[in-house]
Amino acid sequence: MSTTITLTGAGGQIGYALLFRIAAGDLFGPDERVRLRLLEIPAGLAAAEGAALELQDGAFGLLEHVEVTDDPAVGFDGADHALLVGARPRGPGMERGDLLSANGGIFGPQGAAIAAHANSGVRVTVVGNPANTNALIAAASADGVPAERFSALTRLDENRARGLLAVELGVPVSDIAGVTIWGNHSATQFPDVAHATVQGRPILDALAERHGDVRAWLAETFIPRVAKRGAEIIQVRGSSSVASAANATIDHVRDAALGTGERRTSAGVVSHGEYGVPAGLISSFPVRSVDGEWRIVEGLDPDAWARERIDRSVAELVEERDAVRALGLL
Ligand code: NAX
Repeated sequence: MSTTITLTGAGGQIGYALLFRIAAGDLFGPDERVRLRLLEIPAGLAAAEGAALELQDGAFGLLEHVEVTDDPAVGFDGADHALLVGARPRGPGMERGDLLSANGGIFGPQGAAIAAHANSGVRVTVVGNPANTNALIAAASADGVPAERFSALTRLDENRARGLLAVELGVPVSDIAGVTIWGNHSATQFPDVAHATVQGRPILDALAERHGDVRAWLAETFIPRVAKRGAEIIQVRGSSSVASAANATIDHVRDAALGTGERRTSAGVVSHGEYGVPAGLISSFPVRSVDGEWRIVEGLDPDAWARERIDRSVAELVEERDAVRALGLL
C-alpha cells in the first residue's frame, strides 16, 4: 500500500521539518509507504530539490517516490492528502486586504488544481496563514470536492495549550485531555478548558487549587499566552515556530487518516451552523475524526463567558470572509 502526499511550500522551513518525519512513517505508521509530491513556486524550487536530495540520502525504507515541481497540475496529481503549507507572508506595509488578496491568488488556483488532479477521496489540510480563510478559499474553488474534506490547522494552538497546562500543573502533557480551540487561528482564538481533564479529573478543579480565581487566571494569563505563543517563540528563538508546527501538522493529518476514537481534538472545519457559527465558515471546533471524516462534537454547551470569546473570534472570521468576498475571491 502507498499514500500520495502533496506538500506545498516544501522548500520552506515547516516543509523541511515535515518531510523527514513523513518519510520516516510518522503519519501513517511503519506499514504504509509514501509518495511525496513537493510543490513550490520557482523561487523555492532549489530548496525543495535540495530537500529531495537529502530525502534520498536518508534512505527511508517507506519512501517510494519524490517529485519536485512548480506546476500545480503535476503537484496535486493523484494526491490522497494535500498539505497546503506554502503561503504569502505579510510583507512590510501590507494591509490585511493585500494579504488576503495575495493568498487568495494562491489558494483559489490550488483548490481548482486539487479538484482537477487529486484523487477523488483527497483530504486537504491548510497550514499557511491566514489558515482558516485560505482553507475557505481553496474549498470554494474546488468544484466537486466536498468542503468537509478541507481543514485548517489549529492543532498547534491546542498542543501549546496542553503543554502550558502540563507545566502549570506539574504533570506529563499526556495527562491533559479535552482542550478545545475555538474560532480563528489568530490572536482572537479561544483556548477552552471548560471540559478539559487532568489525569481524568476536571482541570478547572485542579487549577482552582492553585489560582483561587480561575477565570481571572485564564483570562489574564493562560488565554493570552496561548494566543500569543507564536510571537513569544519569535522573540525567544529569533525565528517563527517550525518544528512544533510540523509536529502539529503530523498530529492533525494522522488523526484525519487514522481516526481519533473517542478522543476529542481541535481543527478548523466547515460549519453547518454548529454552536451558532455561520454555516460555510471554516472555524475551529471540538472535533473527532471518524471513518475518514472530521465530525464536530456537539453538546459542549459553552457558558456566557466562553460564548463571548467564541463569538469574538468567529466575528473575525466573518470579517475575513466578507473581505475576500469583496475582493471577488469567493
Ligand atoms: P517559509 O517562508 O519558510 O516557507 C514558505 C514556503 O512556501 C516558501 O518556500 C515559498 O516559496 C513557498 N510558497 C509560497 N507560495 C507558494 C505557492 N503558491 N505554492 C507553493 N509554495 C509556495 O514559511 P514557513 O515557516 O514554512 O511557514 C509556512 C506557513 O505556515 C506560513 O504561512 C505561516 O504563517 C504558517 N504557519 C501556520 C501555523 C498554523 O498553526 N496554522 C503555525 C506555523 C506557521 O506560522
